[in-house]
Amino acid sequence: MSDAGTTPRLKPEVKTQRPRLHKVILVNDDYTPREFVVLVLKGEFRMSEDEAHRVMITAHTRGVCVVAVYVQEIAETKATRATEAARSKGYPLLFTTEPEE
Ligand code: NFA
Repeated sequence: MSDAGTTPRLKPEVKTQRPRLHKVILVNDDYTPREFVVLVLKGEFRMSEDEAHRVMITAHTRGVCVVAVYVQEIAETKATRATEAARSKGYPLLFTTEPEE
């Protein structure tokens, strides 16, 4: 006899997709003034003066520093905006992105 839909069925498993996160990386160069790097970090990445200064010095001494982690589109937009802010002043400052492991 058919059960007219009264037999319990397995509930479909719901798997939540977590978006992949991308790092924004600050790259050191010999020409961009330190104060300008700090200004861009504060403006584009909402950092405090102290935080921005620490990130700037880390990139300055080690070559690169991870600035923040976002979903891919936000990371790319922020890296592009920050890099363009420097270009508009004639500085070679560069922000790149890469996927987080
Ligand atoms: N190295 C640059 C200078 O000495 C400062 C800098 C830091 C540039 C971090 C880019 C990134 N003026």
